[in-house]
Amino acid sequence: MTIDAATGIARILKQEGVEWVSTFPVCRVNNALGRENIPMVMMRDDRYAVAVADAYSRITGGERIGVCTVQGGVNAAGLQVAYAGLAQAYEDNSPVLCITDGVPIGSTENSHFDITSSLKSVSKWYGYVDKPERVPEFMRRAFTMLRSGRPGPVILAIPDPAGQYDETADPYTPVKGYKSAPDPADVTTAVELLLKAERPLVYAGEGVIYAGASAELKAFAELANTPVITTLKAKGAMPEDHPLFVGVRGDHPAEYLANCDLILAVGSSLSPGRFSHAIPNPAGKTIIQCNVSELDVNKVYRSSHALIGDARFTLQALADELSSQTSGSGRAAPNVHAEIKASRDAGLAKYQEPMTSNETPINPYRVYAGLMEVLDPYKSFVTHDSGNTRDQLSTVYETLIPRGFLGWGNVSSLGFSLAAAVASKLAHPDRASVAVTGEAGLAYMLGNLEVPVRQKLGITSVHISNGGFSGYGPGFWVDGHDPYTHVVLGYDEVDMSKAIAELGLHTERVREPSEIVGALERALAANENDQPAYIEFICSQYPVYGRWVTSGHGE
Ligand SMILES: Cc1ncc(C[n+]2csc(CCOP(=O)(O)OP(=O)(O)O)c2C)c(N)n1
Ligand SMILES: [Mg+2]
Repeated sequence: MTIDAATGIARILKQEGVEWVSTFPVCRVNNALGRENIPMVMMRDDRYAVAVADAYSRITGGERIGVCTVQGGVNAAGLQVAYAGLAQAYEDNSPVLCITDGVPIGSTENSHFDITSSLKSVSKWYGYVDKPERVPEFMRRAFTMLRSGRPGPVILAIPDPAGQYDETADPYTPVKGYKSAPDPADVTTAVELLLKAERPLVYAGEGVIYAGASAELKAFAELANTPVITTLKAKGAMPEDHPLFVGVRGDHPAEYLANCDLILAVGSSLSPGRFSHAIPNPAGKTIIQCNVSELDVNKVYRSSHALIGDARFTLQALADELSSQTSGSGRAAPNVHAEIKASRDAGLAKYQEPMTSNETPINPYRVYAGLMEVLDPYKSFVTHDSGNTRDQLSTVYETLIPRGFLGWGNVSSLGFSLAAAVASKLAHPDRASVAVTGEAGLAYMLGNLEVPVRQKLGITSVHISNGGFSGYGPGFWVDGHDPYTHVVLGYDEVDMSKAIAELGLHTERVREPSEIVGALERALAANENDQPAYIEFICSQYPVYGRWVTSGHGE
C-alpha cells in the first residue's frame, strides 16, 4: 500500500505510543497527524512547542517520549525560534523528538542559516530523511536513540512529506530501548573503595530518574548507610523525608560535600555549572563515577573509578556486591541518621521564620509553605522558574516522589515552568500541577497562557510578584549585581490578575499572608474543573536561599 512520508510518520508515531504532538504551525507533517487522529497541542510559539514535549520526556523519565513539530525548510523562522528550546533540551539531556520540514532537494545552499550544522549542534542525532522509503529506518533509529544510552534530543527533517513509499515493503514495529550493566569487576572495586571510606556520600543525578531507579537508590543507600544529596534536576529521586537524605541546596549539602572522603556519583555528570554543586577539594576525595555514558568519566574532576551502565542495574549490582562483601549486614555507620538530622535542622533553620512570616508584602517563603500545606506531595507536581523561585523552592520544598517536583537548569531558560506544568498535566491528569514564576518568566509565557485555557488543562501558575528581577537588585548583594537592569513595572502599576483573567484563567491577587492557603485552594478547585488558574502574590523582594558550593552565583 503506497502512502506519503508524512502519513507514514504519523502512523509510526501512533505505533510508538505517542498520544499527542506539540506544535507551532506550520509544519508539513501536521496535516497527516490530523488526518491520522493524533491530537496536536498547539502552543503559541515554537520554543514552547519544543519545551512542552521536552518537559513531557523529563517528567515521564523518558518512559513516554515527547514529540513536537515546527516549521523548517528554506528560511526556517519556526526552527530558528525553536532552536532556543532545542538548545535547552540538549544541554539538559532531554530525549525529545522534533520533526521539521527539511530543505527540499534543489533548494539547498539557498539561505544563510545552515539548518544542518546548527541543528547538529543541539541534538544527539539530526537525521535528514532523503527518501520517503527511508521513513521506517529513520524512525527506528530515532526511537532507539531516544530510549537508549545518554538521553538527548533527536531531530528529523523531512524534505518531501508528500513523497510516496510502499508501507508494506519495510513494515514498522516499535523499537525498545537497550540498557547495559557495569562490569562486575568494576562493581567489586567500587564496593571495596566504599568500605574503605570513612565518610562516603552518594550524589544522585537525573540519570537515576531516567533509569527508574529511585527504589534502588533508596535500597542501596540504606544498605550502605550513606547520606544522599541530589542535583537540582534529580530533586525527588530520593524521598526527602528519608533519614539518609541531606538536601539539594544549602549549608547542609555544602557541609557534606566538603567533609566527605568518597563521592559515589550516580547518574550525574558532576559538571560544575550554574546550578550544580562544585566538589570542594576534589583531589582529596575518591570520586566514583557511575554513568550511562563514558563522556562523563574524568570530566572536569578526575574519576578515581567508574561504572558504566544504566543507573538501576548499577545500583542493584552495587547493593548485591555490598551485601556479599559484608555478609548481608551492609556498612556500619551508627551515627549517620543523627548527624544528617543535625546538619539539616541547622541548614534549614533560617527558613522557618520566612515560611511563617506575617509580613506584607508577603515573604515568598510563606507562599511556598502554603503550597506545601495544600498539595498532596504524592499526587502533585511543582516546578520553579528561573530566578529566585528556583533557588528558594529547591532549598525548602519537600519532595517525596520522583517528579513530584521538576528541577531544571543546566540551562535555566525563563518561562519553562509553564511548559513543564502543561506537560505534567498531560502526563498525569490526576495530579495537581503548579508552576511558580516571577515577572521575568511570566513575560515569556504570557501568550502561551491561552493554551491551557483552550486545551482545558487545569494547571496553576503562581506568580511571586515582587516588581522586579529581585536577585539582580539590592538585597543579598549590597548594591545588587545588576543594579541598572532589575526594575520593571510592578504590582502598583499593573494588575496582572486582571490582565490574565481576560484570557479565561481563574485569577486572584493576594496581599495578605492569611489568604494564601484559601487562594491556592480555590485555584486547585478551578483546576479540578479543567480551568487553569493564575494567582498573583504581592511579595517582597527576598533574594535569600541556600547557596550552591561554587565560586560564581547562579542566574
Ligand atoms: C531566557 C533567559 N534569559 C535570561 C535569563 C537570566 N535571568 C535569570 S533570572 C532573571 C530575572 C528573574 O526575575 P523574576 O522573574 O522577577 O524573578 P525573581 O527572582 O524576582 O523572583 C533573568 C533575567 C534566563 N534565566 N533565561
Ligand atoms: Mg521578580
